[in-house]
Amino acid sequence: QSDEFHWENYLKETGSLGAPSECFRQSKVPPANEFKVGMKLEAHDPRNMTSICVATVVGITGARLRLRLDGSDNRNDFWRLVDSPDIQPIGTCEKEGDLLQPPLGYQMNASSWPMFLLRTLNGSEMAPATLFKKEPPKPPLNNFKVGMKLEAIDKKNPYMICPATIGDVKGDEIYITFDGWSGAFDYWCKYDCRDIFPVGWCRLTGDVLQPPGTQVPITKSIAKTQSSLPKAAPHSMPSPQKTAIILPTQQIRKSSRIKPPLHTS
Ligand code: MLZ
Repeated sequence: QSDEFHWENYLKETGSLGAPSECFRQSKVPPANEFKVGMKLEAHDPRNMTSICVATVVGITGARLRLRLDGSDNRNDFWRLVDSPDIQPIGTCEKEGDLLQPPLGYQMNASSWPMFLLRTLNGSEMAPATLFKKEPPKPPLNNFKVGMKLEAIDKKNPYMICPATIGDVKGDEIYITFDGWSGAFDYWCKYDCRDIFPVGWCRLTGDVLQPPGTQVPITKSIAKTQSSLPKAAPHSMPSPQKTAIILPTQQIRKSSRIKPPLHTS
């Protein structure tokens, strides 16, 4: 559809380039998502990463699973890639001599946990081991450069994957800035973080890519995004986003979005 967000036009309009796929800790061909809603698996509790819990797949979105910990409420769902090291088949924990733990915020009395566990697993559909994919290797170096475009998970709204720009690079860390938003969602992360993807990821996986925000005008990069920034003092250069020429935003709006997002949160 002509009203949707299209990276091709957007990169042209903003005079920018997507970060090369080798920069990311993601498989070049996104892993197949063969999970089904209702399947059970083991997952690290995101609120208490040392404990391993039973989780149910409550949704499928691209190469990710929407997960809910059994015995927890429906307000703490989380999302994991099918090649995430945080998930594993039911039985892995026991094989390694560990015990499955109740989730943080387990609704019932702790003494009911062993029986709850038995009941929740009894007759359930357990995700077969073949559905879990191996985590891709870490790229040896941080090759991200300021100004490169990418798709990134909004950590405050983790179901959303949004168009983003590398705003800064410091050692192994990169600063993710969200296009069209004034900074409230931006964050630092390691270059090998699993929450960032090359341009085109969502199109390949069938996940939903959000359109850029409308809070701040989309700007045109004046610096070349690749290899044009001096290696010696990369941080003395203002970021291309900040020194940019303002594009005719009306035109972008028309060609890149259906309707303005709701400013609700
Ligand atoms: N409900 C929020 C979503 C913002 C998402 C921003 N992502 C970078 C809002 O509209 O403010």
